[in-house]
Amino acid sequence: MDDSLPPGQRALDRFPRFGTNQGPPPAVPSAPVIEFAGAVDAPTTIAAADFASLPRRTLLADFHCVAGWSARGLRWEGVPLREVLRPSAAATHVRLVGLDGHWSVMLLEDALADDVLLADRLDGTPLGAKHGAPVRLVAPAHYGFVNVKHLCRIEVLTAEPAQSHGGASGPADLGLRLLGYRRFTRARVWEEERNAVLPARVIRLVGRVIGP
Ligand SMILES: Nc1nc2c(c(=O)[nH]1)N[C@H]1C(S)=C(S)[C@@H](COP(=O)(O)O)O[C@H]1N2
Ligand SMILES: [Mo]
Repeated sequence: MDDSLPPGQRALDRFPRFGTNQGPPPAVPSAPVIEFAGAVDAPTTIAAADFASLPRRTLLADFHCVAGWSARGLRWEGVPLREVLRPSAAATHVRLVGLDGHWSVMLLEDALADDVLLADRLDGTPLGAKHGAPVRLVAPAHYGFVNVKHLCRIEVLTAEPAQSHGGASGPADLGLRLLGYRRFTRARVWEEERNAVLPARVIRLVGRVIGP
């Protein structure tokens, strides 16, 4: 793996819990599933318990939060999204939704990249509540907010939605709005696409204040 960090990131020596959900992690249903809805060949659900029998891969990757911190060398295991997503021909974007209400939108082609994982294990153990149990999205080329934890639903869209991100709570959602996280951005870390509206240095400054 390349040793360098994307522009404007600083390495932490730990992997903190972070995000728009500042409360406790959401309760996980006893038999959790991920729903695939919208512009798909056929709406379906996959039980988290069935992940073990699907095509899997291991991914060694750094994790980059838009607030400016990076956690290095994480070892994720799970099912590549492109192994299970069946978008219809008209599909353009996907909306990823977490059990706590946090959500984010990706370009379909970004979501189908081979390093985008539905991860159920981290560093050799089942994913815990702190980092997104039972399953989270891992997209290392995109900022943390795209990497939705406690993933419960993937909606395939046929147009870019008017609103592209949502926080897990009212205040967090308002904070995102105020920072311009209404408008779509691919949020690619190497291109430093921190925000669709504000310059990257403004987001880095905010990140210094609210960061872990
Ligand atoms: N469900 C959910 N997913 C989420 C968040 C959240 O609050 N809830 N926060 C996002 C943000 S802003 C970041 S930086 C990462 C943090 O992941 P971590 O808590 O595993 O470090 O999760 C992202 N995914
Ligand atoms: Mo973040």
